[in-house]
Amino acid sequence: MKKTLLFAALLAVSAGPALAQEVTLRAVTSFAEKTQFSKNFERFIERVNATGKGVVQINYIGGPRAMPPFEVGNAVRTKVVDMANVTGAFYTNLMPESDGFKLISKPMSEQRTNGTWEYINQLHNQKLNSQYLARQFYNVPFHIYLNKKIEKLDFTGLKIRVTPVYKDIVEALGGTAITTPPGEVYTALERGVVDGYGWPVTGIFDLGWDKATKFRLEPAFYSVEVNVLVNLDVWKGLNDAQRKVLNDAALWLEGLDAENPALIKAERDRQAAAGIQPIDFGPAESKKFLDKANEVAWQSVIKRAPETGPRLRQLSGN
Ligand code: 173
Repeated sequence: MKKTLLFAALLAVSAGPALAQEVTLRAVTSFAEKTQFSKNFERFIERVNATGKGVVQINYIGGPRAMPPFEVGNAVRTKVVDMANVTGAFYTNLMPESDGFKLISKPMSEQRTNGTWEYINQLHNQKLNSQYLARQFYNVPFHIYLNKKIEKLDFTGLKIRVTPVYKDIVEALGGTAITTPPGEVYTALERGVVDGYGWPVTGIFDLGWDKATKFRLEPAFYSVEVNVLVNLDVWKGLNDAQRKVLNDAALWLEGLDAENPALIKAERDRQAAAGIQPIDFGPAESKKFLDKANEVAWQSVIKRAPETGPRLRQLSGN
């Protein structure tokens, strides 16, 4: 009898939200574990688990082996998971304007004070039922990698693996866009299903793509965005101490972007050493490419999200 009462009392305590019980959040990443765009999120998890002892902990479920990348956004929205490391490019089905985040390349310190973070957080609250906890990699650009040499900036006759990030510019240059998650890129290259692919300047060695890549087209363009999202119901259910641990770790995570310039340099050197040759048509053609890439992307975002796209463009400053 005594024991039963004690047990009942314990249950009552653990169910009481006012009491600061340790909370454990379940997290997934939309990129392969331990690869470029999961690594810093994994460091963030370690940090939360160290600084949040007795307050908040993260249970890392893993990457695409656990959940298909294009389903991760919806999984946070519906609380199948509590937290995710995911790019907006993987949830354009739920938030078309998320494709515009690649066009925002200001440091997060600036985005957090000039209203950009706040606006994008609102969009996540409303459309993805989530809190926009952090954005990483604002200073890492993308490239198109090719296996066929081109003589001018024209993709006519080429099949290029894309996500929403690259689709509009690939098509604007006359190429055929084929959408795949990152996990299918290697096989598509190996089998000649595609002649090239879009990907950031960093990370092509992680899954062995260097062995199936001949050229890197210059210039680099846009800005990688990989976000840490928390389901909004979960976020609202946390107490101040728990949110503080997560917010502090999020700012620390954004600070890791300072490492990117050195990483990019090392990666370009490594690509050169691996025999991946740059294709560069010079400053005038590069500028034309960048202007076109910027313009087709904004047109596409604004067409799909006429209410919110223009505000994002204004905040981007480009
Ligand atoms: O190419 C992709 O899969 C993609 O869209 C992306 C976005 C952010 C980081 C890395 C890849």
